[in-house]
Amino acid sequence: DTINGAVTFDHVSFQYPDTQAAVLHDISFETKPGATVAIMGATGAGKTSLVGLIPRLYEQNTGVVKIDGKDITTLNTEYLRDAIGYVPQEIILFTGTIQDNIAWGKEDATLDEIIEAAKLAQIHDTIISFPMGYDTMLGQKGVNLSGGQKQRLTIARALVRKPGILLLDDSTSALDIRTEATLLQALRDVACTTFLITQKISSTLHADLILLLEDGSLLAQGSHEELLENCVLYQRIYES
Ligand code: TTP
Ligand code: MG
Repeated sequence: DTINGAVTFDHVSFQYPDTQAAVLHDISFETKPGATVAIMGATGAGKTSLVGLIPRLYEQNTGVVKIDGKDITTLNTEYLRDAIGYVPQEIILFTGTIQDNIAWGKEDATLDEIIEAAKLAQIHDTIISFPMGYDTMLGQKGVNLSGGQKQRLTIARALVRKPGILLLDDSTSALDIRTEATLLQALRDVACTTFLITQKISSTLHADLILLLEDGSLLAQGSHEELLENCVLYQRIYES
């Protein structure tokens, strides 16, 4: 039931059903299990669209996406949904306790599992600093969380399923550099393959693989050092 989290894109192109032009063109890359993959690129470059293909929110038009060597179109959707944690760009929290918000979508999660996920997401210490801890209410009558706290809460929600692959769509934008680095290291320690959409060079520094998208094409891929040496756009982002 568990997956190792190796992900392969093999000449993948994709166009939304209701649009004229492809938004992803001939994307190929592969990641090792447990890798940290940073995805960068300007707004509209196709970052959200790319990660959406992994849990089959959309179907590519050409090419193959594989997880652990298996074409994902041959995998059961239930299995995929369980194996992949997805934190969308838009944060959704509801009026209810912190515990319920983390367990959303996995209502049978035990408190121990919720705490473990919150620790991994680097939000446990904040939660236990509230007088009501995990029973703290969110929403109009409850506490107001900061942007970075909300992001970590939604990351904890994805982690409660113990996914082998985690997709973070700009989910660390409000975290300070050190908290983000600690989070990424913790995910590495549990061997969770992490796709991190980001605008920050600080998040790409330690990535095993950086994918730099431009207008739906993979302009460059490699480590920070490799891109710094070979990619003018990356150099420009680094220096800005
Ligand atoms: P995205 O994949 O949403 O681009 P992005 O995630 O890189 O941008 P941002 O940093 O702003 O989040 O969009 C790529 C293209 O696909 C863009 O032209 C808009 C289009 N698109 C659709 O047509 N339908 C959709 O549902 C989405 C999400 C995008
Ligand atoms: Mg996006």
